[in-house]
Amino acid sequence: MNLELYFAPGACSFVPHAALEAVKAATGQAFEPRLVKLHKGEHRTPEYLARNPNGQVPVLVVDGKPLDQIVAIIDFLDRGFPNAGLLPLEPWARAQAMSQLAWMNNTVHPTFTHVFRAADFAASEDAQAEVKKIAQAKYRQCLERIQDWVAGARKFWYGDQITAHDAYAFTLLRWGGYAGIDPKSLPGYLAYVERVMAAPPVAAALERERVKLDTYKPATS
Ligand SMILES: N[C@@H](CCC(=O)N[C@@H](CS)C(=O)NCC(=O)O)C(=O)O
Repeated sequence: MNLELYFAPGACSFVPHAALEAVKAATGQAFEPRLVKLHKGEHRTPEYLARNPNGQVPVLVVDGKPLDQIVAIIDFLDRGFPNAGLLPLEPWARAQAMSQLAWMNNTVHPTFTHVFRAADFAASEDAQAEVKKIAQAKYRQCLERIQDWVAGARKFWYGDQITAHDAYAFTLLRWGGYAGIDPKSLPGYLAYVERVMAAPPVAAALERERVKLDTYKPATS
């Protein structure tokens, strides 16, 4: 099978990126990483929009056919490469896992978008500041909920094997820095994410993307 991943460093495409590294480690199936420079608008070219009309990363191209949406990409990879253990196999555990993955994708992620790109949601500067402030508080609540789930984890979200959830949890905590959230203020979450970052599939994706958990800058008065 020929797999290509269109990704941007530090973006949500980190989730399938780390998952593909886990697939490679478990099964030997390789993939081609394709860097998309969002700051140069490479996701808005006609060629890219033909791949994903939403103009977003990630896109997984499977034997020439594009698939977008993290939840669908992870489901596809898990069914195609069950030995990688990206999702639990038992039906109820799998449904719970999909529920959590969908929530990260359809709730936590867009909440961050309201912080990062408030101008997409309100016209005046005052209204944008308000959108950002409300979204920051909501985003923190989301991270606290993830902390409740992972703080007691033995190693990773689902045990000893890295899953898509671990890669998403890292990404969301890293984005928290841009939302003014010090990762040290979520110690259980931070300790877990430090383990996640050291796991070989995640470390390989981090190295390729050249990102770290270093986005938080304390406010200077
Ligand atoms: N629901 C989508 C979210 C994709 C998304 O929001 N991608 C962002 C990066 S994290 C993006 O490409 N943003 C560029 C833009 O919208 O201009 C998915 O699961 O793939």
